[in-house]
Amino acid sequence: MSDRSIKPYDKPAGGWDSLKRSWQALRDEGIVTRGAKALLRTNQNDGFDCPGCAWPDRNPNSTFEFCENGVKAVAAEATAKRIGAEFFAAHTVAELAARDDLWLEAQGRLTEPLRYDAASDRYRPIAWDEAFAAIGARLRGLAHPDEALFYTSGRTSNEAAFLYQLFVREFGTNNLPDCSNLCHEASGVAMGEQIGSGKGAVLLEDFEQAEAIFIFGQNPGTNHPRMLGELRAAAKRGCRIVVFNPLRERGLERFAYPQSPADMLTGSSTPIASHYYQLRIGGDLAALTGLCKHLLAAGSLDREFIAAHTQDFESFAAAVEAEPWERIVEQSGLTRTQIEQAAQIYDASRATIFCWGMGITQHRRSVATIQMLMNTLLLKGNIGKPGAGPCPVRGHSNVQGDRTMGIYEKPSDEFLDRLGAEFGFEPPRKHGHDVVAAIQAMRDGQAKVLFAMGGNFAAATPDSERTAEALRRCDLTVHVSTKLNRSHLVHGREAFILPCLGRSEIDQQAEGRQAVTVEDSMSMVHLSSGLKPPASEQLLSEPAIVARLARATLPDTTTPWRELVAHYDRIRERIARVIPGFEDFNARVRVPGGFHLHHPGRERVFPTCSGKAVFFAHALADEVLFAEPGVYELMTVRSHDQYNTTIYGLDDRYRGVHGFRRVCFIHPEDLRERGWQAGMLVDITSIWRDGIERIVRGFMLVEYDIPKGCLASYFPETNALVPLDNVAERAGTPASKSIPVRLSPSAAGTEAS
Ligand SMILES: Nc1nc2c(c(=O)[nH]1)N[C@H]1C(S)=C(S)[C@@H](COP(=O)(O)OP(=O)(O)OC[C@H]3O[C@@H](n4cnc5c(=O)[nH]c(N)nc54)[C@H](O)[C@@H]3O)O[C@H]1N2
Ligand SMILES: Nc1nc2c(c(=O)[nH]1)N[C@H]1C(S)=C(S)[C@@H](COP(=O)(O)OP(=O)(O)OC[C@H]3O[C@@H](n4cnc5c(=O)[nH]c(N)nc54)[C@H](O)[C@@H]3O)O[C@H]1N2
Ligand SMILES: [Mo]
Repeated sequence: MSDRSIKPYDKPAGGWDSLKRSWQALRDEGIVTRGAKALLRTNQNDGFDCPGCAWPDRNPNSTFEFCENGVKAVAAEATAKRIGAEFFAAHTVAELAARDDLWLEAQGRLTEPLRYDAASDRYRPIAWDEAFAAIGARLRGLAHPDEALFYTSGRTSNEAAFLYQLFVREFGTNNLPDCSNLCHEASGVAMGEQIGSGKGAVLLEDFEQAEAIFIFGQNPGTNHPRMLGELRAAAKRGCRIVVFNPLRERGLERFAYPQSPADMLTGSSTPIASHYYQLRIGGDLAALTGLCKHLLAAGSLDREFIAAHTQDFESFAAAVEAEPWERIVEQSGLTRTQIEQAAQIYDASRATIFCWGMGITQHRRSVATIQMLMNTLLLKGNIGKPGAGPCPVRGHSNVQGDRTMGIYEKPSDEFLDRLGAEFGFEPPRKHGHDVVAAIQAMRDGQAKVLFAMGGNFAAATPDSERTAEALRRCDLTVHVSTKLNRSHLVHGREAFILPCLGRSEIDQQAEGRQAVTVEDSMSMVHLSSGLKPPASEQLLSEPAIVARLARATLPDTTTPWRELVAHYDRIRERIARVIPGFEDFNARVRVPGGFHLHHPGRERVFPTCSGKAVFFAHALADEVLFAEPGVYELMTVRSHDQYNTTIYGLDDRYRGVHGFRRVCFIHPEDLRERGWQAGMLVDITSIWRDGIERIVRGFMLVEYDIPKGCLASYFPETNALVPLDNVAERAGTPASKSIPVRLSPSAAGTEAS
């Protein structure tokens, strides 16, 4: 293990350190030559889509675009390490459960299907047919299909997702919780009501034309590194880049572009943010209210746009005007001068993009905050013109596509009608459970089976202890996975691990080599075909797993599962008939670069009830929840060396943390007030209405440039602190960026041990 230290990082993001860390990732996985070859084909026309983030590719024909965290994601999948029968014979599940997430991830790729054997507390190999028969029998034996839950993580391809939701609905339930419920759900809810579409309305070309780009609650230097290339180009041509973030994130401050020989050889770099506002955690709603208040007072609005394309402006304006500046200042943590300065920059720009990430969506009032972001855009007509619009930056590389394919617990009747007509069955109409409701259903014994298509349900979800209890109550848990993770170890009475192909691998089916498709954060749909031989001969593709499970579960199905999987063009033909926008799918997706799914907002068409974009008023709360002395607001974020629950390493380079993850960033004055020192270990206890004690122990305090009263730690270590019902109003997303907590000195001592 590397040495533990805190060393503030004084270099720009990117640069040589980024290249160094990439090579280290390839070396650690034992794939220096093979990995490098695979990487050169990510996001290329005839290669595979990077399994990292959902940021779009600039030009699929251009030379390879380097991204440190893309390299780590590919290297993790392309690793030379394998775990099979011998590994599982050598370790009981109890032993494995005592290991940390870094160790679990580092063991390598899963190679054969496994079934949990309770007598020996071990996973043992099982033949695929036997596994499907056992799972199918268990599903058929349920009293009602709603007793089963079918989770999806956002790496799953369109083809797999489409077949999966079809299987689940033929089986008879809409219980399709997904990682989106933990992620951008609030964006979909908020924007759907306002502009009739939950997706972003900008394209990369808009980044070339924007006069201002506002970035709220997003850390692209770590989570969407290729976005820094766009921001750098924008900054260089004088576009204002305005950041709202409690933390000073290095990637938003300075960037040395690894693709630029000048940057790399001369050590130069580009400042990214022109203005950086370190607001309080959860202060965005107030800050945006202030922005709107200033614009309204200045009378600086796009009145033509408002009159022609929007409704409810008057009531919105009245509500904003009624908010006193004192409350705006108090709740945002910014001064009135700062807010007015930001408003003036916004006002002066003729085309503005708003980007946002988890710092906006994972709060109790995230839907209101996103609607306020949209209100602000609408006031100046910043949608449906070049260089302007909303840009929710999605997470997983195909999380947006999975939703488009019908992975949704609240499907519309229109979608179900089309699906049922195409496949000749009557889909269930009752809406299903999202992630939090799924956990509650398992806890209460209403759901008995959890089937997960990818992801790491046990580690990604809130309230770890209660979630673990819920999972252990299940009769059956099944995980389709590439790597060992926590969810395999926190399992139901019966449990299976079904190992699948990764995106970088060749997918050979009865009628030849197959490609899948994905949709990025800007609604570009394109092909992805793996290039490497599979990690093991026994791996099945995700579509093949769904088809075989469907045949084992549904005795009366008339869907030609075998034929659909023999050639994925047949799945795409069905998608083309069921999902609007996919007409002529097979031909269009083969055009280099793929195609763009039309976004009506780009033409100022808003498919809401009234056909207009809607202003929504959202009053600020009278008081902040649990505002008592000694209570802080904690946000749980990603380090630079992780992909969600996959931990690649123990460093968070840009934040200066090396060799460990149990840290808690705190303002120096908050330390002094308590008479504490940096380096001291604390226990963190969250506060909630239910009287349950939620505590995590032994976190090292690190002095940081963060507003007073605010703290930051990494997830998933702190998920135990997020109460299950501390969720976003109307979206149900766990409020994992606003957790009221107290700190106490840890019995573990005062120094990192
Ligand atoms: N390498 C890598 N890439 C990834 C991922 C990964 O784990 N690793 N995860 C993928 C996924 S699924 C997702 S969803 C995205 C996540 O990408 P991000 O949205 O960047 O996610 P977080 O790391 O959670 O960072 C949230 C940011 O919001 C800020 N923030 C927190 N609270 C507030 C607030 O109240 N207001 C404001 N204005 N800011 C706030 C934090 O300081 C932090 O900078 O990245 C995707 N890409
Ligand atoms: N406290 C807190 N909690 C959070 C968040 C937060 O910011 N704070 N962020 C939330 C967000 S934004 C998200 S999206 C969720 C993420 O939740 P998930 O999507 O459930 O979790 P991941 O960590 O992305 O899943 C990793 C696992 O996916 C499997 N995998 C990798 N590639 C493939 C593949 O190609 N196919 C299949 N079948 N499996 C594969 C591997 O076994 C790996 O262990 O976490 C959420 N949880
Ligand atoms: Mo996400």
